[in-house]
Amino acid sequence: MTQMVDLPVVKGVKNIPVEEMFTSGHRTCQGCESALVMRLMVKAAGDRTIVVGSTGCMYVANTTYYTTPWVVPWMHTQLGSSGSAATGTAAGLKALMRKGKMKDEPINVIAFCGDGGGMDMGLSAISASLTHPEYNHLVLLYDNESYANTDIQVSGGSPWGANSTFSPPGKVKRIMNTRWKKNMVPMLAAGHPECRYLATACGSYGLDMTNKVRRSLTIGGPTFIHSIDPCPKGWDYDPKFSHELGMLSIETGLWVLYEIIDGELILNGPSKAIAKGMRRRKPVEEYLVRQGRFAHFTPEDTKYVQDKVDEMWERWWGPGIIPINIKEE
Ligand SMILES: Cc1ncc(C[n+]2csc(CCOP(=O)(O)OP(=O)(O)O)c2C)c(N)n1
Ligand code: SF4
Ligand SMILES: [Mg+2]
Repeated sequence: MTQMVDLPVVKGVKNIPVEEMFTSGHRTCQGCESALVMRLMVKAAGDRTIVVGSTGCMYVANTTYYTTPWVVPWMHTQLGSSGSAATGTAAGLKALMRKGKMKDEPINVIAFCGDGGGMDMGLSAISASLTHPEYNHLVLLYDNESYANTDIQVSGGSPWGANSTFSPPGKVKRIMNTRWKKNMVPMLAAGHPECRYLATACGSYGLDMTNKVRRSLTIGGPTFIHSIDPCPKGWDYDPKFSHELGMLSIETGLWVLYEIIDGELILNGPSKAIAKGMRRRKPVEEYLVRQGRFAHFTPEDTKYVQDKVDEMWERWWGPGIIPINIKEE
């Protein structure tokens, strides 16, 4: 039986480990929140960790020839394969330990993917990985809301109306991406009842993210975390505002912070405060006007997004979680 690495809950930012497992030597853009997510992820997991990463910015910009910021063992996997790479790595470790070919010790397995790699191309592999409770691993989806590495194409994670290289606003048609963002955690939670831990996260809330990574790696079986990551290049804003934009995504209700542990939903941070009526939900306009990708929006477009978010919070099961309403007979 594979044991788990001892990763106690971190109480307060002062107790976050000082050791860095993702250091200098990368070439992500200034203000890249996905790089911060990588840093927080391995800081939380510690040195007994193997990271497998699918193609995208967090592969390409982090493994420039002869340099790497990874202190832990790291391996690239194909764009749609984070789920299968996670299962394969966990299964491989288990087999090698059982056969006595390597020391039987707890090792964390984390596979990450982007929104393109995880919400579109690798969705089936992630689904398959969550049906194997015998293997312990975390799949972390870092969502910068586009195929960023190949120059900002629309993905299943891109927001409605956002300007991208595949959805440039034109004179005839202003809104080119007319799809609403996929809702990953509820989709995976509903369809994989044996998965014991799923959560959303944001790098602007570092302690919350640290403890989510730790819970996911210690509960047992396959787990999933979806983080929202401001991307200065794709979202078109000054890199110094990444942290603020991450917070605004949650304060406006567009992104909801929560975890689902053994089938129970727990709201976290500002999302919990808003749901309990202790905090006002900010207008989505405050978030949209800060980003060049929404610069073409008219007041009607902003209203469309606001109405959608209001509906998510007021009519769905759980704020912004399950888009199903019980029909009153
Ligand atoms: C099968 C396959 N198709 C296309 C590509 C080209 N490609 C490399 S990275 C990338 C973008 C991936 O987007 P995402 O998963 O969101 O990660 P990001 O670049 O945004 O970090 C694409 C399309 C590839 N490497 N493999
Ligand atoms: S394009 Fe976006 S996700 Fe990619 S390295 Fe730059 S800021 Fe990070
Ligand atoms: Mg992406």
